[in-house]
Amino acid sequence: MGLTQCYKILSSHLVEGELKAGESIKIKIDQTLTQDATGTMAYLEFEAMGVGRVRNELAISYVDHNTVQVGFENADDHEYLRTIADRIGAIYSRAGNGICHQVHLERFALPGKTLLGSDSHTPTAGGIGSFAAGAGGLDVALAMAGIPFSIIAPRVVGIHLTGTLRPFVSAKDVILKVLEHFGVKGNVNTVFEYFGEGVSTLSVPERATIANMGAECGVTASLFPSDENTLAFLKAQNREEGFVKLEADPDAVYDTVFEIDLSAIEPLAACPHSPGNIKAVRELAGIAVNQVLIGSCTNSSYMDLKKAAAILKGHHIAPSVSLGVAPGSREVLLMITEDGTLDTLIKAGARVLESACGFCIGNHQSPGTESVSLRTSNRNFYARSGTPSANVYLVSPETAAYSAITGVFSDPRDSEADLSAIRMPEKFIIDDSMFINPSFTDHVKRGPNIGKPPVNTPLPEKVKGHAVIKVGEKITTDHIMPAGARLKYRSNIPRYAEFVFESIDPSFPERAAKYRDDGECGFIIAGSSYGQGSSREHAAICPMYLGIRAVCAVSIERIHQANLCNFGILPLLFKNEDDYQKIDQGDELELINPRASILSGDFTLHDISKDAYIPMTLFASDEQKKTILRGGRLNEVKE
Ligand code: MIC
Ligand code: SF4
Repeated sequence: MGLTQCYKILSSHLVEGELKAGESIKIKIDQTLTQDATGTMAYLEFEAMGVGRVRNELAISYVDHNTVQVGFENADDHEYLRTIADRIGAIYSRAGNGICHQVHLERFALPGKTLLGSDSHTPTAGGIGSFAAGAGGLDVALAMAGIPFSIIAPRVVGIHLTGTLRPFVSAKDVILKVLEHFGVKGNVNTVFEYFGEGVSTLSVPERATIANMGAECGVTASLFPSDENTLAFLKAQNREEGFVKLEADPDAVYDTVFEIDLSAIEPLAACPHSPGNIKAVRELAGIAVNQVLIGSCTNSSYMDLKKAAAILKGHHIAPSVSLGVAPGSREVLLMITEDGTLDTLIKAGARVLESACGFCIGNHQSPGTESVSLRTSNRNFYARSGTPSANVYLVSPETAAYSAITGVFSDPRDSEADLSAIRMPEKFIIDDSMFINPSFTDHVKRGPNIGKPPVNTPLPEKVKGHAVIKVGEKITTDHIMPAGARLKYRSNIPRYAEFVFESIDPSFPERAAKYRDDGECGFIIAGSSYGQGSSREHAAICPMYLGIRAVCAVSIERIHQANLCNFGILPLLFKNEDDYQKIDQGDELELINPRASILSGDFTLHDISKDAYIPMTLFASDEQKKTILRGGRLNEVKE
């Protein structure tokens, strides 16, 4: 039986375990990336491990999330990141160099390599044929220490592409089609592997757009073959020496195959408040639009901006619309500056934003009350934009640009622009001067906002307390730990913990802390797909700091589950989903013999208030079970 591309890469990196879907395996990680919002904690954890120097092939520390710098915190974080990278041997990508995934694709990602990043959109590099996964900061710190990464060998879903995209239909519409089919939950421990003759019609940046938003389906990684388009992209980046051809064997067997005829796709949009809420743009046509934002790691490549500019050329944006454009990298910015694209954008009325995450993470550009915002980014979770009442739609650069002109949701196929001459350049402008190579000097700077990562206590004999909160389904990490204006507290856990569940229950931190200070263990009760979205381990660390010891959910997403285990919080799943209904917020709860239940994974939750005994399963691998007993991985490292 032939191998999938995914299993080819996994087998060449296998360190431990059997390569069979569903089995726990350990793989060697070649490359790591961090970004500033998760990076400070990751490097503090790396320091706490006492490893000294980076031991993997390539470690890059990007600064792209917190670049707004209101107050001293962001700038202090950057200084810490610069100096710690210098000491331990990581390359530092300064603020202004661009968004980690875009820059990594341009300058470092390679087919056949494994990449682990402390950001859920790390799978973007799957567009170049790299097995790239997102993880919590602690897992990335461990990978930097040369420790193999544990994952469940995934099931591989084949996505068979045929046909060619029609004009004004783009890679974004392809991934929105995938999201329409697979949804945002139920795809854990899965890899999407794209194959078929349609693949050769897509450039690497287009493939990267598709791989990027596989994260919204919750898959571990997305993979594209490495072919002549990959070689052309690497040549254009002066990196062709890293090229290897890579694809699945012709007789590779996929778990299931989803067919997509690229010629049949039309412009799509993800409607509020989920990337999986897909409608055709023509069904939304006519809705008044107030804001249009083009950028983010999904759609900020040179070609994306060229296409948007071609549609905007000779027009001015509608009076009711504010248009912002954030080039994904300094390379993209240099390219559009040189060839006049920037000029076209400015003349059309665009506000040129920094090459950074910016609006995507709600760091700025919050839309007006109850307004409509069209964005080319990947997440439209409730309140992520900074304006809970706003309606955020995710669209392609083509739909965004055309709607900016008309002032209403518009199908870009009605545009009269000619995009046919837009081609991938044979050479990009390459300027690596915003990367700083390490000099291994010990001059680490720590501002007052930079604290130590808190360490949990071993799992106690008695886990008794209250259901501090009960939440519904699809609770994202943005619900748990808001970003935007709160992002600057990422390196200060006690302060950041004051905002846990801010958008849904601002009194949670106070309640949880009170129970904690009374010596209780806190419980979170949740529906399905708890913790979807970002890799931010703060969504585990801050609740842990507030005394949470168990999350009892219908289901939990992969990266968040790993983060919970890493910090000694029990991820428990209801054996009978209906039992979720039995528990109310405020109920008094106790786990019967928690330490003794770890081995079998069979737990009983006693709802003392209802006098009900609820069977639960511990969602953890054998290794994670040991971690939970010790109260988290930082305790292991110290042992
Ligand atoms: C996001 O898109 O939500 C983020 C911000 O990039 C996160 C990481 C973070 O919370 O710092 C992610 O996707 O992992
Ligand atoms: Fe940055 Fe947004 Fe991409 Fe996250 S999704 S890495 S915030 S651009």
